[in-house]
Amino acid sequence: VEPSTQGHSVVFPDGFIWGAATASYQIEGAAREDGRGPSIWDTFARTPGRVADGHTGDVACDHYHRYREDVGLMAGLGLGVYRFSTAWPRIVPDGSGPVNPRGLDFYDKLVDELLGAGITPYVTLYHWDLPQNLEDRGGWANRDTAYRFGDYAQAVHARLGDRVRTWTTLNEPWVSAFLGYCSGVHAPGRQSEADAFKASHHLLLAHGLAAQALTGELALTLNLAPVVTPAQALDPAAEISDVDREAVDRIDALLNRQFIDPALRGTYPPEVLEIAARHGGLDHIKDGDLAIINQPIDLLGINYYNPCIVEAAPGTPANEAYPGSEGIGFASLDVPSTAMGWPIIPSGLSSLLVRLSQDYPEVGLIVTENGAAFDDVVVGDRVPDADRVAYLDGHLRAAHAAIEAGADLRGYLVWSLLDNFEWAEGYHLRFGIVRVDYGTQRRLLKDSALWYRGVIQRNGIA
Ligand code: PNW
Repeated sequence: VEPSTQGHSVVFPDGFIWGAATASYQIEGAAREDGRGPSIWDTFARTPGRVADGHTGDVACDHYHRYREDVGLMAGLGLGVYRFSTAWPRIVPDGSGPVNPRGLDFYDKLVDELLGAGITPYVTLYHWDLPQNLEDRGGWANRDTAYRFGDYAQAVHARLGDRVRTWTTLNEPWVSAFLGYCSGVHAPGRQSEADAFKASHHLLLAHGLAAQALTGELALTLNLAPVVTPAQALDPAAEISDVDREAVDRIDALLNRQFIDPALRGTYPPEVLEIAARHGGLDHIKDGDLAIINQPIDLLGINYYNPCIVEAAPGTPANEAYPGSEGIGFASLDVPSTAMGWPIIPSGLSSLLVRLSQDYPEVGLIVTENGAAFDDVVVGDRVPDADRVAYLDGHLRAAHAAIEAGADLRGYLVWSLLDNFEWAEGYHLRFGIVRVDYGTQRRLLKDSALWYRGVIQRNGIA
């Protein structure tokens, strides 16, 4: 699939969904207000050395107090959908036990504000802010956490389900399990391969239990990436050797199929079971779990930033986030990259969407995150972020090419509406199409926001 080159106009199908995404801990602030309990990200960020420069989400974008203004910005951009997450520790401060109605009040008001502005709310129930009390009892490595998530999902649904139709259970369980419990670069910062595989399974179980408690349109959002060799990243038709093929398949199993296959087919990839068996065993996978995990869902949410580039590299130790990746090298490419250091390869989005539609035709697709951090500069009252415009332009053209090639892509949500707390990078990296001045909390539309408003208006790229 060759994305149409910059310059030609493209029009998306009628009814294509346009929106933007955020997450609770990254924007809300108000970390101690209205009965909110501590989460693993509060603990992690307040631990010296974990997050760049000791940044925390204590204040963030102060969205908790400024949500009306922020919904006004969204309305001005013409967003059809706003994807946000609810903070579990606001709603169930201890992770289990009593529901905190004041925590739900905030989302109740936010949903009403959105609906009043003609914007459809997409709620994600878990975007990484696990109640600390549950982590103290083992976190996602403890099976009980999945059941507590089911209870929490039910509580949110009971309050918002009359107005919210589209529900996402989890955001990127791979990141939660393997950056949180294996490499330890995300909260809770643990380093155990065995716990990471347990966490992965219990997150999937949590997805299934929550899906059973919800009604409406159900989604699961995954960080998916085409896994390719360096040569294939530049030319999808490039030849691949048998040893590189094995490397690609193993990483594809760990990153992509470990989550898609249980959720959509009720099976684990054999490679994942084999690797997990060598790292702590498989006792945590109980009879009947895969049937719970394999609930019917309507949408697969895809967060795409870049392909995963690997090749056979005999003797290489396993990558910290990929147990079982011994003998595989993670390669970088000599192509332009974002401030995050992530290579800019829009064609990876086309190939990913086309592959998913071919392999999993039963589920609709939506890009729930795509975007980029760049070193923005403010010039007077403008942020001329031509690099971000080019990134978004390229990826939207790639998404359009995938639709032309038959992918069932329903919509696109940019990451992110606002500059925000970029996890281990703190506030240094800015992903927003709206700039946030953290000193004054003033919002300023970047050129990319003005450009995106035009895209939404004409349902395509001029
Ligand atoms: C996603 N990786 O995170 C998250 O959903 C967002 O909250 C985040 O701000 C955004 O992408 C940008 O980082 C990821 O290392 C973090 O593969 C790390 C990875 C992938 C996604």
